[in-house]
Amino acid sequence: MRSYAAVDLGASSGRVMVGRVGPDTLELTEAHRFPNRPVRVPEGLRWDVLALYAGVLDGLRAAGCLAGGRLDSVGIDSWAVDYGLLDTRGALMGNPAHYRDTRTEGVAQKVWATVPAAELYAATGLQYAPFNTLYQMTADREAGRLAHAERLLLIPDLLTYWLTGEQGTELTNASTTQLVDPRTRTWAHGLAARLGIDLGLFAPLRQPGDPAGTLRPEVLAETGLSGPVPVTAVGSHDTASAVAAVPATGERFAYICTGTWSLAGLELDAPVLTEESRAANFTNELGLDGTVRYLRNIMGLWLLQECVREWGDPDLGSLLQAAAEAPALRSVVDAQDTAFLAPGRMPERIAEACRASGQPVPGTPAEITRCVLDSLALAHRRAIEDAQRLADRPVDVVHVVGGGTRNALLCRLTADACGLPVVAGPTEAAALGNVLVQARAHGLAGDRAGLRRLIAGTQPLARYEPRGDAGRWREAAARLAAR
Ligand code: ADP
Ligand code: LRH
Repeated sequence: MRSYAAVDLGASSGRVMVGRVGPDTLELTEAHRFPNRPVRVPEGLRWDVLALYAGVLDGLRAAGCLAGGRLDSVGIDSWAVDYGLLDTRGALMGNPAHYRDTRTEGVAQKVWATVPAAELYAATGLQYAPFNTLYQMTADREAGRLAHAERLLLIPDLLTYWLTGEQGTELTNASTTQLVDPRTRTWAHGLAARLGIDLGLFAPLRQPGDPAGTLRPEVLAETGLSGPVPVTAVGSHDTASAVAAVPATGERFAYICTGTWSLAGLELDAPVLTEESRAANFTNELGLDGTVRYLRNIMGLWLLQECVREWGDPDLGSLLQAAAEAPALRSVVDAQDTAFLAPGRMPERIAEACRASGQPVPGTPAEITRCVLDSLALAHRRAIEDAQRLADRPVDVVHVVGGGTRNALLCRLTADACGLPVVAGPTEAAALGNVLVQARAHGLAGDRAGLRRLIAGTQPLARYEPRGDAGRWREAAARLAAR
């Protein structure tokens, strides 16, 4: 048995997990969990990346204690698109901006004046989101913030650099920059040149499974680990790691990674770059072993997180119980709408959206929670229907992974809405995918299907069969479409 530490940074919390792996064994234990609290300063919304790095160091210390002082490797994944800038001495130039920061407002339209949106999609396969790295870099360049930058590191690559002193750009996360061609799986040089983006800011590409250095002596001293401890590149985009850990036993499956976001779609061998796919705002991100994550971003449990924050953090279990008893499908909102991207006033914004579409206005926390969960289930249904049609790939089962698997009501509603069985779990899919890519790089035999069988055979999963109320979901979908 070998021990691997998976650092998994989500938008709401970070965790360091220890995976103990043998040919037929996979055990995951939480070593440390810490909140990820963005901070609003006068210049905008920023990640507290030093607090996150401190959490990683605390986590590695705790992981070492769990693993008897010795780790066979460490891997890091996090949310996508965001970056830190380094100066000529390799020092971080300020706190990385949060993808929910408003500095990219109106930037896409300027980019499209040079490269029209249709051409951008044909070249990169990436959905439109205001926070794609390309738009963030354009905003930063126009504001003069790139002028003295020597290097740009995506968040997991930045933390890897601090741990090892080595710089690289891991491919699955690079594919969320909108600067990668999903057919060649390398930088889109021509596109970047036209848009005045200096690809020299990025460190060389790394593939999942590549070595990414060893922990620096100072890190070993601070964490009490005995060296050398290699750091291994994993699918450093958390969604890439989570999809790698979907416990599918066949080919005909869809997945929904549910956490702060819901990422709903299919695993494909090649990108879908049609105009229809662009109009449906599906993205083609790159996954393990030459795969493509063909999916749509849905606002996800962010909607609920923000409400709960506004309500002063009531007990989630009681709130979900009350929501389960609230009237079903009374009012629904469009959970794909980027109008819900920014923080703040979420219960009011949801109520306003219901009012504007002529539906009953939910008032109590239970009613609003029910509205959020019904709306998410409806958006899951739409994404999975659209993905099957656009990629011409029918599915028989929906795998739900991530923190949302702890929300049984959401899983049940998703099965009902999709009219398909839902297999829920694992909850810590990203950490498991992270661990397995490390294990494979260090000798564990197995193709993607083999890794998935190992997860299916070792992790607790729950199954939700769809209940036959398809007509009500169709009616609610039509209600939203008619807005
Ligand atoms: P991220 O990785 O984006 O930070 P997670 O995968 O950790 O997100 O999922 C966080 C979400 O999981 C929370 O917003 C919450 O809605 C849900 N969740 C966490 N714990 C529970 C629980 N005990 N019951 C129901 N839902 C939960
Ligand atoms: C989920 C996620 C998602 C991205 C978003 C920025 O954590 O990585 O895949 O679109 O964050």
